[in-house]
Order: sequence, then C-alpha cells, then structure tokens
Amino acid sequence: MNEDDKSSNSVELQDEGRRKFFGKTALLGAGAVVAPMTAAMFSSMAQAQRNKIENSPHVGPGDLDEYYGFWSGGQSGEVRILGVPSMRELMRIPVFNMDSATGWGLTNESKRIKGESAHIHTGDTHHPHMSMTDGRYNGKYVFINDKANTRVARIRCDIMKTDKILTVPNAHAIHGLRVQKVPYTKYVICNGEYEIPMNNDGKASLEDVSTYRSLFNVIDAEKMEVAFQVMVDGNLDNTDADYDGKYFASTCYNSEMGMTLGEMITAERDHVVVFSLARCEAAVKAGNFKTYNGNDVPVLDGRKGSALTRYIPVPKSPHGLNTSPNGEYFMAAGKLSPTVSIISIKKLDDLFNDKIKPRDAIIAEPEVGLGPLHTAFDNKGNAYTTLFLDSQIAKWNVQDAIDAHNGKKVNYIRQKLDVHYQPGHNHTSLGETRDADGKWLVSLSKFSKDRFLPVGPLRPENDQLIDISGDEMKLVHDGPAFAEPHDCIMVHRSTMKPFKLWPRDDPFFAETIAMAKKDGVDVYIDNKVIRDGKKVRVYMTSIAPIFGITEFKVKLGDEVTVVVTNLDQVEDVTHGFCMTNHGVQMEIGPQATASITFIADKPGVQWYYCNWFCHALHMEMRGRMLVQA
Ligand code: K7E
Ligand code: CUA
Repeated sequence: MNEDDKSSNSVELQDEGRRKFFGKTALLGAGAVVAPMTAAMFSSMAQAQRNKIENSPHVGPGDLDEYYGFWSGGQSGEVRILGVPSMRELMRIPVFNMDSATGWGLTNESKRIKGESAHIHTGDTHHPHMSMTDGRYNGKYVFINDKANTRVARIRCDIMKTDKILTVPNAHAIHGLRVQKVPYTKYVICNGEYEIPMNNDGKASLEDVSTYRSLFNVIDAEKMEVAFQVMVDGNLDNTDADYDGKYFASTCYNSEMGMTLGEMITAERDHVVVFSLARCEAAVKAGNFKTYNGNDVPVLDGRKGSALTRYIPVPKSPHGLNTSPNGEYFMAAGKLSPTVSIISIKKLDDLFNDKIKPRDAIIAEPEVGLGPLHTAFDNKGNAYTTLFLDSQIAKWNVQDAIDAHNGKKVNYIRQKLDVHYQPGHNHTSLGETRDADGKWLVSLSKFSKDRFLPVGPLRPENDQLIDISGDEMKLVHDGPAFAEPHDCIMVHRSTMKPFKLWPRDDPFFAETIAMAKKDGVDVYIDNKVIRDGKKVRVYMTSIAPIFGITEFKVKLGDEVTVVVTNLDQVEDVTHGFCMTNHGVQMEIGPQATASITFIADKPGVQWYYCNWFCHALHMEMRGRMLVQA
C-alpha cells in the first residue's frame, strides 16, 4: 500500500501495523487476506477525506473507524465491539455466556475467571462503562453488570477478554452500573435492583416485607471485591457519578416497597438517592455497619434519615440517571412522567449539611415528551432524551430549560426526531466524559418492526446512528442488533492500545503455565504427555499448520487436560483445538497458552483438529487420540 494514499486516513497505531501485518502474512501464504487496491478503495479514501468535514457515517472498505463502540449484548450475556460510525461489528467478548468459538466457559482459564459461578452460562448485560482518569476514558477496563445472576465483570481492554467476574453478595439483580469518574475509577458503583430480606436465609416470609431491602454496591475496581454496600429504601434502578469525586446518585422507584405492580406505582413521587462517598468511607472506617448472610462485607444503613444519603423526591418511577459532562447536573428521566428532573450538583453540599430541602436541589424539571428513559449530552449544552412511548429523541437545551423554569419565555425543545422504534438508552460519542464531542448519537431502539427483512417472530433490535454535529439531528444508519443492547459507549480510538500478540507472561494463563512448570514442562518448547493417576496432561505447541503432538494414548475414563501453546508470532494467526465428539473446543491466540479438560469416555480413535482457519494446510492440522478400553 502506498503511504501517500493512506495519509488521509492515518490512524495513530493501526495503519502502520496493518501494513507490516499484510506483508508478513503474505510471505507466509496464510490465506486470502491481502486485497489488491481497487478503484473503490481509492474513492473511499477520498470519501474519508471528506468525512473530516461532513461527519459522514461512510467508512469505506479498508478504512478504519474513529471510535470503538462497546455494546452490551443483553440477554446474550456478552459484550460486543462495534466500529463507529460504520456500525460494523468487530468482535464479541463472551462474558457471562458460554462461547463455542473461543471456548469461553469451557477452557480452564475462563472457568477460573468465572470462579464460583463457572457453572452458570447465562447472563443479562445492560451497562458497559470504561474506567476513567480525571473524568476521561483511560482505555484500561470495561465493566459490565449481569442482572440475571447478580454479577459484575471486568474486561481488560489490552486483550479484550473478561478477566474478573464477581458475584455480589447480599444483593439481588445488579442493574445500573457506572464508574467513579474523578480522580480515577477507584470504585465501580452498581445497584442491586430487587429488594430481598436481610438476611435472605429462608426464614423470612412473603407477607412480612419489613426486612426487604435493595443495596447500592461500591466495588473496588482493581481488586474486584465489594468495598461496602449501602442499604436504601425503595428499588435502585440506574446510577452515575459526579465529576468531583464526592457524590453518586441513583434513581429509585417503588418507594412504597410494594411487591406487586399495582402497589409499586401508587405514590406520586419516588426518589433520586444521593450517596456521599466521604461519609460512607468514614462510616466503614468507624465500624458503623452490619454484616449479613454470614459474609463480612460492610453494609451501611443509608435508609431515609441517614447521614450517608439524601432522598430527593422526583416524579414517580424515574429511570435513567445521567451526569452532564460539564459536571453541573445529575439528570433523572421521568419514565412515567414526561419530565427530566435536573439536580444541581453544586447544591448537594448544602443539602447534606441540611441548609436546603431536598426538592431545592432540583433547579428545573422540563417536559420533554412521553416515556423519557435516558439522557445523553453533546458539547454545546444540549441534552438528548429518549422518549420510549413517543418513539422519539428529544433534543433540548439545558440552560434554556433552567431559564424557562425560572419564568423566562423560551422554548428549550430544539428538535424531536423519530426513531424506530421505542428507544431505551441512547449514548453520544464520549458523552459520559469531559471529552463529550457532540458528533454521534446512538439510539438503542427496542423494536425494529418493519425496518429489516422479516426473520420470523423474533426480530432484531435497531441501533440507530444519528449525526448530531449540526444544528439538526440526522438519522444516518439503521443497525440491526441481536438481543438486546441496552446501552453502549463510544471511545475514541486514540485511547485504545490493544495488544497484537499475547504477552508470554500474561496473567490470563499464568496458572496454566505454573501447572506446566510443576510437571517440568516448558510450554514454549516441550511437547509432552504426563500421566498422573487417572489424570493425563497433554502439552503441545502449535505452529501453522501443525500441532507439536499428532498422536497420544489415554485409557477409557481418564480425565484429559490438553494444553496448547501457539508459537506463531504473526498477528491474527489464531489456532484452535477441538476434540471431535467430546464437546470441547477453544481458541489459542498468537503467543497464548490455553487449556481444556474433558473425560475420555469413548473408546477408539478420536481425531482432534484446529478449528480456526490458520493456513493453506489448516484442514491437515490435526492429530489422533487413542482411547484404550
Ligand atoms: Cu434503561 Cu437496564 Cu439501562 Cu434497559 S435499562 S433501557
Ligand atoms: Cu491452526 Cu487452523
């Protein structure tokens, strides 16, 4: 590829590496990855040049996106990486689910990470959020909740794999999740949505609900352990942090503590609960907490009247909670009310010192439309709220809404744009950080109805891309998505530094390497079969197109662990290992070690093969296991 031709699209790290990669791969003859330069590619480069001016969603063949999008995979239990603005799906990161392609949930490495919940292969992910430093994405981790099994996972962004999964004790159904933004992500904050008896030991009843509570959870982001929990009144929904490192806020519905739908929506008002981080940390230090359910996690009492929290009344059943990127406001979307409640963060010190009443912290409550769920922001003082019932995005000006609240005659609504259909979350490029850039808005629409070819009764969702760089929002792309991306974030590509090869000493497979060492095996050199009673460990290297061991023998009923180390040093040359008829397969990335364990319960010859296309002789990359009866 010609340097000059590519200069209009120079990406900090990717392009240079890509040229090298193409060159190397071509030498190895590793398949049809080298496309000749076509007229279409030249014209797409010219297009890329124009993109800079027009904010076009068009990303031509061979051109790279400006943003990494991290998408929740909803009930699939995974996280997906999309390129934005092309909306091309680049990768799937299995998290709570089991994944046939990578062996996630099957390999010993992933089972160790899944820990006590390794037997659970379902999840319901909603809220992916990246770690920050001083209110800006730092490219280190993405955190995600699992509402279905009360878990929180961490994804390492250098390898784009899940590296920690925590089952949160005492709580039930982790829903809203965000990170501390300032000074850095020391804590991940998340809401246990459903109220359960404290303790939940089988002695409580369905009738007496007086001990039922929902918990706000503060998790140490590095250790991935619960630092403390705060017990509240009502059901916590969504949450966000300020830009001062002082307060967290959560929407809280069902202040009635009802157990049925009818009971949950009787009160005219519910709350935004604000948590004082300093007061909570001081209470933990002073020992002002209780423990429950036989574990030692400190649970603070943040119920109404507590010094740790303030309950700000807002119209009933609020849902989204979003901090404006200028650090001034928490915004709670009304859901059942057509309003967004704007809380002044500056007033929270006075509220906590009882100098003002809770409602005084609300400085405006603009009406934006029916069914407001979530709000996103640009860099020009505008907010974008999804209207679930109206199937629209309302663009409104925050200062105008505050002025209108104070009696000035201004129309704060800038535009309403139809989306298709029924949007839940929306998210702007960098909009939950100080770097909000006002370029793109994604509307995560829950229904696609007639927007795509019908594919049976189950339809995709529709993630719509909207250009917000001009005065008017413009819908530019429909993106079908499988179940069900609640939320997404967009991170500028300059923030991301993913590895091209695995570091040989990566902690991801360190325990497997340690096991090999105990067996006297250097996984980067040796090909060995070790018998240890009924357990057999098979250590083999792989380098395209051959496994280091092409035949081995075990006895019927042996527990066999196959450890494969990929010695290829070429980007993108991933091998696989699949033992036919045994339900095991996995991916081994370049320079990685991976292992999988199964019972040799079928006598006879069993072929194993590489299930990731790696070479012209990939089909021949296989070997035999003889199971002796
Ligand atoms: Cu609104 Cu789970 Cu963030 Cu869905 S939640 S929309
Ligand atoms: Cu190795 Cu295919």
